[in-house]
Amino acid sequence: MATFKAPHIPSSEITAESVYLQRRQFMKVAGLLAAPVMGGLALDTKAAPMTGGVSLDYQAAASGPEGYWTDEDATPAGDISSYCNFYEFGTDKGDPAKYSHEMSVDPWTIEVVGEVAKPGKINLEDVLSRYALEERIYRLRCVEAWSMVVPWVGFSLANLIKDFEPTSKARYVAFETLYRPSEMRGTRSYTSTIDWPYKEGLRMDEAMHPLAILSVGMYGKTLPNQNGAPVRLVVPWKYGFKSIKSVVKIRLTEEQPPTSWQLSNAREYGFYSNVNPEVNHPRWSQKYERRLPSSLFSPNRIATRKFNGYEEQVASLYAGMDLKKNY
Ligand SMILES: Nc1nc2c(c(=O)[nH]1)N[C@H]1C(S)=C(S)[C@@H](COP(=O)(O)O)O[C@H]1N2
Ligand SMILES: [Mo]
Repeated sequence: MATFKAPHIPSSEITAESVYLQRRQFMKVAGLLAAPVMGGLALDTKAAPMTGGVSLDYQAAASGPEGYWTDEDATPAGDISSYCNFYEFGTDKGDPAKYSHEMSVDPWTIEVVGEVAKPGKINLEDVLSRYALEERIYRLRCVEAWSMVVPWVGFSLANLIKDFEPTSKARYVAFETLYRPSEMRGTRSYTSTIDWPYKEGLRMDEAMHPLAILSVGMYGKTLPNQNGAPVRLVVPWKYGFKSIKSVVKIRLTEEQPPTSWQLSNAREYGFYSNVNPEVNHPRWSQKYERRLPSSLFSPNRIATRKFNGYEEQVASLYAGMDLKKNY
């Protein structure tokens, strides 16, 4: 299945500010940040620069199978971290960059429950020491018809799920974002139509697919809060809203779980939400997308590809399914 290609330059090597730390050194930094506040000397992660982050040690994408990376131009880090959808902080594209520093991401725990033999919690430090990090350079296609190419750093979601030992009843995987109104001004808005916490879901075989990752970084560094720090899902063949940010809970279920966008508008947003230029959104076409960076004078409009260009890797998951009905 895997076709290997010649190595290319890892994105981190083309970032000027990139400094490599060994995993051990990174753990030391992470451990330090996790230490309790002593003698008034607060090591506050909120004070960290938004796109600064800590360097991660990871394997470059080029060593993985095709689909794990693309040689299309990566969207600059500054665009990825300033043009965001993270409704917990507001609905304007600039709101997450402005307000997500109000979210404290340390300490951080993911709870895995439901149809698993070993339900439990894992904290971020353990996640980082347990799962080898890899770079994945993926296209991300928002349902609003803009797109980016993001050099993520993360690990296979399947590896984490397997460690909690799914039971034979596990058919779906549900995810939840942190819900902490005091730190998330968008959740305090009376006009919000989202039923918090933000919820997403995948079918079990989608969740176990090697392209589905939990991301802890981009451009070689830990994620900026606005991109879903400290850990978020990335499912590159689906519309961006499936890639739920700042995950605190994973529940394996027998029944298809409700998702935030389906709950808010089921006619417009389906459970599957696979990128599909042949199925228009009720209010706009999905045939084209604006690849960021894009401007009025150079809109950078390109054709949208089925399954966002990952058809070869994922089409078999949907064999025999009517993708117009199961949108
Ligand atoms: N918790 C949460 N996750 C979320 C969202 C959100 O509002 N809240 N927005 C989604 C949408 S619509 C998109 S397009 C992607 C955007 O990810 P990015 O801002 O890192 O590019 O995040 C998705 N994950
Ligand atoms: Mo989106």
